[in-house]
Amino acid sequence: MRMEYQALKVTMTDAVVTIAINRPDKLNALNEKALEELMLALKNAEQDPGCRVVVLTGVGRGFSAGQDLKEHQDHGGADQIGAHVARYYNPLAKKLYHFPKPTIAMVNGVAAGAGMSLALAADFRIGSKTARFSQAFVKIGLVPDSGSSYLLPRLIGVARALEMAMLGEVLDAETAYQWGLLHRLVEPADLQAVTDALARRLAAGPPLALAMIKRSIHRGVEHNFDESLEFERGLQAAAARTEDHHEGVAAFLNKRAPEYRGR
Ligand code: LHQ
Repeated sequence: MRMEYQALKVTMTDAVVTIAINRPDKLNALNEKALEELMLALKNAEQDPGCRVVVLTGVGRGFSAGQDLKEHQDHGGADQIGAHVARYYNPLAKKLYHFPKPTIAMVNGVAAGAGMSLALAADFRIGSKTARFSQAFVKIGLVPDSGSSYLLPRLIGVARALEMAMLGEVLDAETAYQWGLLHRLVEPADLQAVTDALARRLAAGPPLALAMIKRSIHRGVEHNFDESLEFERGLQAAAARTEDHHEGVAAFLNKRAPEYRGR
């Protein structure tokens, strides 16, 4: 069934569904219509057995400038923000992060605020040299939402995440690539082809294994600090019972090279 969308352009080529936010005049800022349709398009892609990969992008020169601040103000948004996040952004962020098929953010231009959060929730970020990232929240006296506080420090480290979140400066594509925000950095003319090649490769992969790989990697970073300490302690106790540990300490104290036997 072909869906008609107002704020999106959704296309399917082979097993790849591309969801493009289609409000180019506003750099694909997210109004309620776009948020509702994004959720619907993701649900449709999830349920479609023919869909194996989802590409998220933006029409025109932007990826997404985050919440549509005009609509936010017109709707008297400040008082509603908690409810708005609960109703639209959090379910959308969860849907994308837990999406049981590979997802690629094709970052064609600026990704700001919650628009950046959506890019972070995808499995891959392929950026053109025109990609830019901004944790714009602080510029309007807000805080990172839609998953940025969780995803950003995991992707680029606490120091850089704090810098981005506290300054709200726009990060260029080259720096984003160096920091590991982008998996690939390509010329604008190559963005579609490079994304297509990755999407096709993922689409040819084992779907159930890919879904499980995603869950397993997520689980790895989702253990909290205290649980990780306890896990480390168990491993450390086992390591300390090995011959190799005793050999290592003896070698150090006798100022000689250790000979490890894997026992
Ligand atoms: C926009 C927007 C925009 C409307 C550009 N809204 N029109 C969640 C829940 C509820 C409420 C609050 O927030 C959240 C989470 C969030 O996402 S908060 C963060 C919201 N986003 C921002 O604060 C980013 C605001 N935009 C910018 O800082 C700049 O536009 C960036 C740096 C993204 C791009 O700059 P430029 O390339 O110089 O483009 P521009 O500023 O000239 O924008 C082009 C047009 O797009 C312009 O419209 P106009 O009619 O004047 O040509 C902008 O007004 C419009 N636009 N972002 N978020």
